Amino acid sequence: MDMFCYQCEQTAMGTGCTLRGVCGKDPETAALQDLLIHIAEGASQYAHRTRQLDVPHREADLFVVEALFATVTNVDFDPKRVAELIQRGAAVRNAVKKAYETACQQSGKQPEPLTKDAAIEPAADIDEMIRQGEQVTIQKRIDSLGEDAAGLQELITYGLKGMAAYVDHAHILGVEDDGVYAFIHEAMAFLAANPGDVDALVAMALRVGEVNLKAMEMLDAANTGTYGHPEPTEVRITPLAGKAICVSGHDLKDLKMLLEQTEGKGINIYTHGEMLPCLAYPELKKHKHLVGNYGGAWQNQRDEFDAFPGAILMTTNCIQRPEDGYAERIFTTGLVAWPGVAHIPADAEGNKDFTPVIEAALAAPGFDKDAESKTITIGFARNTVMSVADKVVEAVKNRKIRHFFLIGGCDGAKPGRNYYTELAQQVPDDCVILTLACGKYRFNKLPFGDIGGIPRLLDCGQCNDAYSAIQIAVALAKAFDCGVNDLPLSLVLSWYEQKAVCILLTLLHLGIKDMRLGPTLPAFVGPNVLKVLVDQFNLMPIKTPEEDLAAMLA
Ligand code: SF4
Ligand code: SF3
Repeated sequence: MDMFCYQCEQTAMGTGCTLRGVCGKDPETAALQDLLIHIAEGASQYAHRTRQLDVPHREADLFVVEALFATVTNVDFDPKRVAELIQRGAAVRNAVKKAYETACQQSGKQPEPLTKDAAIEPAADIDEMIRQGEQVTIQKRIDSLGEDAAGLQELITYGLKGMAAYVDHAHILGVEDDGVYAFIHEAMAFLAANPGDVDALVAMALRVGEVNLKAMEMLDAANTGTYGHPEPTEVRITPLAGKAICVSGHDLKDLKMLLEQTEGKGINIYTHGEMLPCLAYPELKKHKHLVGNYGGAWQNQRDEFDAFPGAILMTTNCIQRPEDGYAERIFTTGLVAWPGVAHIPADAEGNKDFTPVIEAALAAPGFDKDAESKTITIGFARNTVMSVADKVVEAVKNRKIRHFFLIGGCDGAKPGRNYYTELAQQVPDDCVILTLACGKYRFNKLPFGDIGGIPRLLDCGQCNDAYSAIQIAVALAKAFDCGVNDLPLSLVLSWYEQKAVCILLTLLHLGIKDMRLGPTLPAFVGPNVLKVLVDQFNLMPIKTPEEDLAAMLA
């Protein structure tokens, strides 16, 4: 059977995965994910309509967010779990349909017909469900609308998927916003109508960016409100002797629960990939057995986990097919899943029992000795950077700092991503680099020194902390009494999955111009859409570090 997916940067041949995902997603799971999104659009159509009658539907809110997040690249590879979400989604959709009809009756309104058949009843049999999914693939939209309009629909969908990740993480920590749920349903209902007007699609994509800023703000409030503001922290990046658990993904609460459950058990906890910034939060780092970071970015996990002599916990994206060597020692939780990998569920209150992870760590050999100590400094989120804003502004005015570079975004396996290492290395000594997300592993262990006590490399955190970087830029603009576009600041972004898409849409919504994007441009951006992005925002593909640096410093 065929599939079609072009939602991430590593898509096959730069055009689309058609036989099997480069990420490891099989065609069956791809078809189920397409069906899941279709069912979510149906649920959103009703949820959007009931909301207009002042009848919100909480189950629909939570289901649509989970459905979107579950289909983000490298999250849920398990067809059984996707099929379960589809069944739950159909039940939610039917319930919200009923709620809508009742609300119409009560307000004397005629129910509006849906703009697209949203009534697919998923088959009980998974093979039949896969065939249903094949009827609603992206390829069908491309065939009917052309690559520009279909690509814009996907741009909106991917932006919503990324936003859903933020909304889900914030919801886990008890922070929600009704307006954000309302917008997600509105945008999904808009997509369900199969719109083809490029201007309307571009406008909706920018609204995704606008609402995503709110979603990022919610997550920032959830993380800092629960665990305190990240503070500059020197963290160990080499292992210590002893039993060990490595936590990857992005979820802070999972790490907190694991830290509490491993207290006094003689197990050292390490962050991996995008969990590195957790080491800077006061309420997380106070646990002395959170000893440091292990390894680098997500795409190195198969080698790094294989060599890790303990248990591994994957909290959200990005998981890869586990190697046999650690398949028994890796666990998933939250929305992340791999067929056959043990999953730690949450109870109704969101609590999780990590006993199986702890037992696997105790059964594994652990590190036999302390490695040579090496450290890096992290924790330059908005609060810290803003607390030294005066110093930074003064350094710019005294010409000690010439320029800022934001080199941030996702990492990936492609060799073209060395660009980001080379760029960071070539940034002149009188310039400061802000970074965030997993792309920083390309250069975050290199020595950059400081400018009058201000570190030349400021790590703002996860991809989920893009809000922090935006706030820093806005604060600098305010201090200099100018717009963000007038700052001596250049943005060089690396993308891989859909959270990078929603961040890009937010930056476009804020009117940020002259951004550079790589390592390749998204396959779903058709030629006419690219023209809009170039004409309106001067968005550029990366070239060579030398050429780009010269242009940015000109
Ligand atoms: Fe291919 Fe990326 Fe889709 Fe995976 S998520 S199937 S790698 S485009
Ligand atoms: Fe990285 Fe997945 Fe995007 Fe969170 S861990 S930035 S790719």
